Amino acid sequence: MRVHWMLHELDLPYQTFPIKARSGETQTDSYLDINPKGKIPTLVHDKFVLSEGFAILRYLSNLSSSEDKDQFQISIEGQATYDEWASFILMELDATALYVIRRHRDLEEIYGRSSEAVRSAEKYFEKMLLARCGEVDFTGYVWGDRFSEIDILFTTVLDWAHFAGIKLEDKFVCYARRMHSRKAYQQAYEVNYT
Ligand SMILES: N[C@@H](CCC(=O)N[C@@H](CS)C(=O)NCC(=O)O)C(=O)O
Repeated sequence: MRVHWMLHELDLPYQTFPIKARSGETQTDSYLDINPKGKIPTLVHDKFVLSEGFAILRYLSNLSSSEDKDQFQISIEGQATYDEWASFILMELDATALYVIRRHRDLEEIYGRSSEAVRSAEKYFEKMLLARCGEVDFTGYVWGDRFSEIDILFTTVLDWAHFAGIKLEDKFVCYARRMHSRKAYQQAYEVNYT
């Protein structure tokens, strides 16, 4: 979803090969040749092959014009804040919390069931969200005054949290709704989920 969304934001033409997770399609010789980790997504651009969703978003963003950034976003402090948001969303909210819930509740047949780990991950998600986002009103974009891949990371994490049954404050629901109203989000949703 993240990569489709970015490609549509940038209006880049692309071809998609709908390989599904845990279907065996990520474990074929031809797929493992381009991504030995056997995970999706993978981007192939001419001869350049890149995996890891966030790295792909950054690559696509770097291919596009830097004029799309505001003064804060191009400053050293702005770049550092970008890294801070990305690390926070990917590590604290995604990997440490939501992915633990997914693994030890929804994918228990593969990773084993652990209600204790799931409960603690849910609490951790709420604690981290409050700690970093409690003072932010989320009436604009997450990083600077322009839309960026940080909005893609944050919206998809909020969507995932909602799907996992975590109750979100109204300001997050309103922010996510605003992001969902973007044409590129809707186009990506259509490609990814239908
Ligand atoms: N670190 C990777 C993780 C990607 C990932 O976990 N992908 C899952 C699907 S959401 C996957 O490919 N699972 C493959 C499988 O289990 O067959 C990234 O951020 O792109």
